[in-house]
Amino acid sequence: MKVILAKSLLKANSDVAKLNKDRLDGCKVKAINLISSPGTGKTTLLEKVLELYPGKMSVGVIEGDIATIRDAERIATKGVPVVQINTQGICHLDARMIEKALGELPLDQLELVIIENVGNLVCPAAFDLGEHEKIALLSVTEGDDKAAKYPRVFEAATAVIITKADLLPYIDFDLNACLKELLQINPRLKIFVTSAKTGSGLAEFVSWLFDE
Ligand SMILES: Nc1nc2c(ncn2[C@@H]2O[C@H](COP(=O)(O)OP(=O)(O)OP(=O)(O)O)[C@@H](O)[C@H]2O)c(=O)[nH]1
Ligand SMILES: [Mg+2]
Repeated sequence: MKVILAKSLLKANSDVAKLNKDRLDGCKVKAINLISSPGTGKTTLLEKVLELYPGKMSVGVIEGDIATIRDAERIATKGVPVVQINTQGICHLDARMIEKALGELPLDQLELVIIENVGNLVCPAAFDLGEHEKIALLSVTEGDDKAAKYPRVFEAATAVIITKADLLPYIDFDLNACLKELLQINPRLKIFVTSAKTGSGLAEFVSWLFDE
């Protein structure tokens, strides 16, 4: 009974996700879904990208959090349209939430919608939102074994952004081992090693994101 219920929930979600995707395609808007643990640096990366490369593309942002409008407030200072979703305890965004948020964005004026999912490395990977690509983030402070321990999001992603590379000298994080493991899990992954603090790796990520 439980299994059947879970299946029908996911089916209902993917039906709405398909509608979201059709709507985005109809407006020629690409959507990406940023997924990581809490505090990996999703909002900071977005802030930096919007700050360093303003106007490269018309971007709209959807922020997903369990509570508060803090991330949306941070993004709003960069002058882009942003919608905050509060899931009230749910550990991931779902397609219905995105359907509603898309209605609040000026889609006809946008080229790219960036969705920041709720901080969680597990649940968001199971819920398609209608996005074109999932991008996973992994910070060096989380440990180099996380890709193998939480593989699903890395299997589903097109790219991985390793964040907080400026902290590498201070912690035991085997970057080469991590990169090798990521590619074993998903050989097609594009991987960027970045630091929002020093700016390293951001230009490469931005040109991949905006020019691909
Ligand atoms: N040293 C260092 N700290 C960083 C970097 N990127 C982010 N941080 C710090 O990491 C903390 C969390 O960053 P956020 O951007 O809020 O993380 P998040 O993934 O958006 O967090 P949630 O939305 O809560 O899941 C903040 O204190 C940032 O200043 C980085 O490249 N280097
Ligand atoms: Mg955030």
